[in-house]
Amino acid sequence: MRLRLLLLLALCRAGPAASGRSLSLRGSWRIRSGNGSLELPGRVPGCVHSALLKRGVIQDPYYRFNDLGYRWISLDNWTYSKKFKIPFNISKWQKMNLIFEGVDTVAKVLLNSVPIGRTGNMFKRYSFDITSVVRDVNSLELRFQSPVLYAAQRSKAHTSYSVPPDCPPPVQRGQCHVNFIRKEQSSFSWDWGPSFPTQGIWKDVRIEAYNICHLNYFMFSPVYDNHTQEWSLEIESSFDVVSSQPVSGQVIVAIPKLQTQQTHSIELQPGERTVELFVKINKNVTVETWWPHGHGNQTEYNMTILFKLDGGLSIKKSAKVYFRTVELIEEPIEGSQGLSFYFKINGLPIFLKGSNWIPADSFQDRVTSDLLRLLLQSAVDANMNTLRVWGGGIYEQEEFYRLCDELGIMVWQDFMFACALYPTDRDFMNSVRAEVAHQVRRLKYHPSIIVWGGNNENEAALMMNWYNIPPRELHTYIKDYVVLYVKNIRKIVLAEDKTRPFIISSPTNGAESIKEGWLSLNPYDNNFGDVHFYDYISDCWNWKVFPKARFVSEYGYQSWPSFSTLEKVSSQEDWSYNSKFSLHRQHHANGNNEMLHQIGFHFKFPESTDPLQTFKDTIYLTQVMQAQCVKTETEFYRRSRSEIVDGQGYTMGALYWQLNDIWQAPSWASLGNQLVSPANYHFLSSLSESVGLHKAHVTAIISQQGDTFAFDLETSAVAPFVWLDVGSIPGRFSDNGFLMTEKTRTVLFYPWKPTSKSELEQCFRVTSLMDVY
Ligand code: BMA
Repeated sequence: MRLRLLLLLALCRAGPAASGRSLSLRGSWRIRSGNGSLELPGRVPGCVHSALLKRGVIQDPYYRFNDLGYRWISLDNWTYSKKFKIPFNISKWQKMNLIFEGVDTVAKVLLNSVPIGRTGNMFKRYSFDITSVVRDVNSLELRFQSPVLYAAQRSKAHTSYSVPPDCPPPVQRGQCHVNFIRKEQSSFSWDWGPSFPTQGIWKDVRIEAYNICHLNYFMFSPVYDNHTQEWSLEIESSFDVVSSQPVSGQVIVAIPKLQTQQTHSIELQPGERTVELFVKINKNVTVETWWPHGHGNQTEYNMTILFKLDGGLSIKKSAKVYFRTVELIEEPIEGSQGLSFYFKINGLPIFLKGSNWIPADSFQDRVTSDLLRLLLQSAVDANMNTLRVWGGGIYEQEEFYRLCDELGIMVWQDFMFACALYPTDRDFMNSVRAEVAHQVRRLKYHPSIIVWGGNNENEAALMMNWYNIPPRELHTYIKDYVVLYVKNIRKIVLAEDKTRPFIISSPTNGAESIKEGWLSLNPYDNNFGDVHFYDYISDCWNWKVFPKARFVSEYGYQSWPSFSTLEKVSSQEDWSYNSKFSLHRQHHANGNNEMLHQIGFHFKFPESTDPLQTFKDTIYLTQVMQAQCVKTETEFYRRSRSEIVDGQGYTMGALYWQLNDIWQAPSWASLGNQLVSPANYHFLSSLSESVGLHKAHVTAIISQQGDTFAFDLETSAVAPFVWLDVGSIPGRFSDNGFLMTEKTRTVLFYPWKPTSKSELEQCFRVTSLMDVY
């Protein structure tokens, strides 16, 4: 399963007819602070923060106010260095490259004290020719510049006009000018996340040595011809031919399960060469398509591709191929103004139900395959079929998309531009162009990705004038917007990938935005494209406040994480709703009050005389409120699929904000331990007005069933919003936050790490509504 196609990394392995050698430079490096006062070992892939934490120089960066206390780390200019021997005879190789799959972010690269290049974009792949510099014993150095200082410097150098926003709102306690650096935009802070602008080598690094020719990358797209009703594969392989003579030979592509095998002759001229092949799939065999979760299987086919070249040189690759088509349908709807906005997969219209994905940690080296699997499996178990990889984060790691392919999760993939205007000077654009080409090539073979999106909310930022740009200056910014997203990103994407749609922004009016010159006067128009909708003021039980839009790609409400989650990053003095800590962790202006305001519509506030209990009960109510609000809103969008009322409706997507959290703080996230109950109910009044509810005594008998634990619950009275909690034991319940009307009910707990019945019994807490009064 691990043998992935990602052949950007592909290397001709040593063998009988070896064309290359590879040396990994992962593992232990030295890290030095700017003035040399700190020097320590650090892992690659990794970052300075993780290294400092591992050595005990700093404590948990997520603890209390440490995000402020550790600000010095991102303001320093760190150096990564490594000494290494080349374990093969370098004189035997015509060409040697130093490859970085990802550097975070701004660094000078020196090999044996010779500058060999610079990096400046976390999302690019870097390859440096080191043939003339490399020795048997080497010292490699990456001299980083603080990303915060670099961004400030670039912004200052942009003298012709300002590119807002300069800084995030003060409540985010973040850093400024993140739009001037090609780095995870939320790493300078967000309205749900801390400011930890990392430095480091965050992806693989290695040396590649080769003779004759080298396969730089290999990628493919399955294409369906509607007329002939046949599948074919477009395969593109890129070579660096270092031989002074042309290299010729054969390529054999085989997909045994589809009884498809084809041989092509090729001749590679010296230099960088690309070979394009068109392979027809045997039409006498039925191709099983890839389907989103809930609509069918995710059938995969094994493909091998063998290059047999002059001089006995042979390069063999294997890959998994999935077949599916995707169309974005924007067409007139009878009885309605505007256009539809929905996706057809394999010709079938599908309602996209799911959520938005943000980076899973401020420190990417902590995001393991296991963590990704748990989060993505949770999304599938909650009956989601779509995640939007939001444009303020990162293009996710390979494993993320591999899991989405396997689980049937559709991915709406943004390019990494969010809630800001961006410069378009030459350096910036060159960097963006390389980033976009690289990411499209890297990711396009994944069937899970069904749409590319140019940015998050930047059409809205401009047209709703978030940054108070004087009208006479607007044209400058509109021009920049079109240059960046239309004339560059869109152009590159369409040239590299014809198998899925591209939309410029989210929200956008789609075809209507294009018609209006790529930006619509009101990108939030319910009759076109997608909308983002947030309303913290109106009563969320009143479905009339929600937009009957074509597609809602963001909506949501905040809640606080469970006390057991907060407890780990706080101390006793922090445990109240208005503590300094509670205000510090809240990055959304007035967010804590908005939650109380929303609770007030339907619930009484906690009545305990114990301040800690009141804090816990308030947290519980924020979660109950969030679950109810998101439920009501989601149900409204699902219902709106099949109706047009007053010309509005045919909603075909609901992606709430947001699936996961980056740290322990109030946010819009819904996962870390509950699933929304699949059973439905309707309250006849607000819970604050209900009479006759008794305090429910809920008990549980826990038993182990293989890897799963059954919680046999029994209640003494009807219990609304039964909330199960097992403290810091990671895992999830099959059901949580439910209305218990029957005397007994069994809920399953799926642990994410091995645990025991007695451990669970010790940590188990249950809360239901009347407990807080
Ligand atoms: C939208 C998102 C994010 C933000 C969220 C909640 O604006 O695109 O930028 O975190 O709302 O405010």
